[in-house]
Order: sequence, then structure tokens, then C-alpha cells
Amino acid sequence: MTPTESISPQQKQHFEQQGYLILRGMFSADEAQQYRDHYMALRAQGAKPGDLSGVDATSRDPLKKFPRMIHMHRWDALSLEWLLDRRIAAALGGLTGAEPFAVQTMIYYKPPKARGQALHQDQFYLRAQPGTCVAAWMALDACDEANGCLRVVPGSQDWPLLCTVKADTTQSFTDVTVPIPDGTPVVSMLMQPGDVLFFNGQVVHGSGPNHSPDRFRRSLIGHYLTGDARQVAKYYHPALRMDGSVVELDTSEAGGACGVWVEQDGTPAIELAGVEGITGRTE
Ligand SMILES: O=C(O)CCC(=O)C(=O)O
Repeated sequence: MTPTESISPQQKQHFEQQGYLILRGMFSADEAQQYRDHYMALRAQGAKPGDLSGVDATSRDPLKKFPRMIHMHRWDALSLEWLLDRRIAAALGGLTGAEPFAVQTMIYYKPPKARGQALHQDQFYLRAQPGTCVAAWMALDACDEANGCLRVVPGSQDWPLLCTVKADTTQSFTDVTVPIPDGTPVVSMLMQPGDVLFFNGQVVHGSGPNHSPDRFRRSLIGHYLTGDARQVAKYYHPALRMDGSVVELDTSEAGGACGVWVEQDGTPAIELAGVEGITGRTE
């Protein structure tokens, strides 16, 4: 199947007009289960390369027991396989018109009672130039408002990069957010395991806390650059073609890791430690 055959004209139009598209059942329920088991087993092993805050099984903050993992594809074969999966490659090619470059994996565990991530734009951090970045956000659990599903601002792909302001760190584990005009619709992405949400790097998105008493909201996330990109922030090097080979890109001066971990009282904490090659942070 060629990239253009995997995406219908209506789907492409939705992505271009709204800035996002959910492809339902892109991965099977069994595959989602396999990823859940895999990443729970990895987290249970303790600290991993790219962990920014370490694992603290005794903490009262659920996110310290289950911190997100970043750039797992650099040391974990299953993560690399997922990042370069031919279904994702075909969908991104169909949506953006060219094969993308892959730069990042992340797994969010978001256990019960965990904080969410305040509204932001991924391109603020990745700084893909020219073009933009695109996310593939795969639900590993059923995601709804109770367990802190992802929320997006439709149409915001046409907005500029917004200046950030301080976020409410009782609700968000990152300390910056982007202010949006009063009354702007923010739409909840209700998803089932194996559904994949694609969204443009300019799209304002985030998530609220997980209010559920007992449900995780795990998601596997890939970040890509549109195929015309020639630069990306240093943190995201090396960029990969979808066949796994390295593509040499220049370094964008601005950008950095996606958010800074903060304590619930807003005190900047440990997530800066261990960040490889973080330069030109704009936070
Ligand atoms: O999954 C979430 O709650 C936030 C993820 C996110 O913002 C991202 O992938 O850029």
C-alpha cells in the first residue's frame, strides 16, 4: 500500500483543517496489550537511559512511581520497531505528503491520581525547520475524561508558536502552558487501545489529571518531522528515516526537552539532570 492509499481524501482534509486525525484500530487490542506488558516490565526494572527524574517507588506522587520514559527507541528494539512501523510510516506519508523522519519515542504511564500535562505545542520544543513536527499518539488503555485523555484545540495548527506562561503545577507535571483565548474549544480525544491520534506539531494539546481511582492511562508516543525538515533541536538528534538509517540534519538553535518536571508546589526539580545535549532551552 502506498502512503497516499492508506489515507482517504476526507481523512487528509480533516488533518489539514483540524490539525489532527484519529485512526481507530490501527494496532490491534492484542498489540496494545503486548506494549502495555512490555513497558510495565521495563518500568519495573528501575531507572532507564533517558529517564529524567528517576523512579521512586515510595513517593506519594504517582508520577514518580511511574515516570514517563523518553527515547526508548535508542536502547529498546520493540520501541524502535514501533517508531518505524510501516502503518505509521504510511499514515504520516499520506497525511503530510512525504515520508517523515523519526526523532522521539515516549511512554506515558499516567497512573491513577497522576497529574496531567498542561496545554503546549510540541514544535515549541522540537523546532523542526522548515515544516513542523507531527506526533503519533497511541492509546494503550481506554482513554476518557476521567483518566485524563489527551485534549486538543482544533484548528490551532495554523497558530504561531505561543509564548508560554506558568502552569498550575497541582494539575500539570510540567510548569509552563500556553494561554488560549477564552471560549476556545478544547476537544477530548476518546480513544481505545490501539487507536492512534496524529497531530500537527503546532496544535495546542495537553491533558488533565487522572481522576480515576484505579485505571492507568498509558500512551505510546512517537514524534516525527515532516520530510522537508532540515533542522531540529539538538535533543532530538539523531533523526531517522523510516527505514532506520540516520539522516544528517542541522541543529535548530531554539528548543529542548518536552517540559520540565516540577514538584506539586511548582519548585523546579530534577528533570533537567541527565538531559543529553539540551541546548537553547526556551523554558
Ligand atoms: O499524553 C499526555 O498526557 C501528553 C502528551 C503530550 O503532550 C505529547 O506527546 O506531546
